[in-house]
Amino acid sequence: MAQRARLRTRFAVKKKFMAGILFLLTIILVLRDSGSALAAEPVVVGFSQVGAESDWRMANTKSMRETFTESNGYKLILKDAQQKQENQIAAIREFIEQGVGYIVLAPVTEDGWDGVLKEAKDAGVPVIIVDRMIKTIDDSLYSCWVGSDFRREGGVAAAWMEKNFESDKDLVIAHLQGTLGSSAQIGRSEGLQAVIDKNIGWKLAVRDSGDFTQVKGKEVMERFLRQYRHIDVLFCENDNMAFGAMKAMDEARRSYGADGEIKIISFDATRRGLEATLKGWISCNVECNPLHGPRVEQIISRLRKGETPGKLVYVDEIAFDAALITQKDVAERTY
Ligand code: GYE
Repeated sequence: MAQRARLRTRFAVKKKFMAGILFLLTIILVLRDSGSALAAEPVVVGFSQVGAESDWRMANTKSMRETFTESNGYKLILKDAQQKQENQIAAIREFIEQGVGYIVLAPVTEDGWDGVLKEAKDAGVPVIIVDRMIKTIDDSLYSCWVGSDFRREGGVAAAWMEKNFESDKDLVIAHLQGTLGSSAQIGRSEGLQAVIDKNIGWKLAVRDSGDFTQVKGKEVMERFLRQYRHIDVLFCENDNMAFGAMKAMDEARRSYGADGEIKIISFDATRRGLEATLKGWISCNVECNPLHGPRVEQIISRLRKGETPGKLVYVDEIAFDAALITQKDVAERTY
């Protein structure tokens, strides 16, 4: 009898022990699962992209896509605005409604963002501006901005002109502008205007926007060429418009480049742009770096840690002169 009772109590102790272990295991499993569920929750980023108007823009979109991947812990919702501000405003409203963690905005123009950015602020969604800038008196409407110093770019092109053309010599200038009201257009155009104002012989013959696209660049240049039998300089605010303009010049049998009639100044210095510079078709090409994905990611990860990244971050850039560019410069270009 006594032995049986002993056996029973031993069995009961063992059962309790096993149940305890099972309980512990369950808790460990539940904790582990909820932990991994938390770790796997991606950070949702809504990106309102300007469009797909140029090689620069495509490289910029690629850089964002390659950075904000699921394996990096992100879910990227990318909306192409087809160069229209109203589409960007609609995209931002959608992002707010979807409850994204962060909004990244590449604004098509500088003006007109206060209303919708106030909506994002009220909803508690941080906004990071990339590439072009916005004009606002309320800096609290965005967390940070990262992009190029477009005034500096304009100044670099202007300095190249001052080095290569005499101040009092007559110079007929045609100006192909980017999207009017965009920071890239404003800064680059300011650079040219400053040297036109300073050098007495330099005349701005024609000025129009080609909206940063190859097709419009060609159209506008065709018009310029019909209007002017002689042009010394084409100040062209991006490579794609320069490609379009070169096509127009080829068709009109007007020469350009080192020994040609028209000297071309361009911006972006994309791979294709640098190839044209190496060939001597573009005389001066001012770099503009589109690889903003990792820069924006760094801002977001710092914001997530509760840190305060720099409000305005400018990217370092150089310029290429047709007389100095090397094959290596072209080969090294990734966009
Ligand atoms: O120069 C042009 C693009 O905002 C810097 O936009 C960007 C400009 C770039 O379409 O090619």
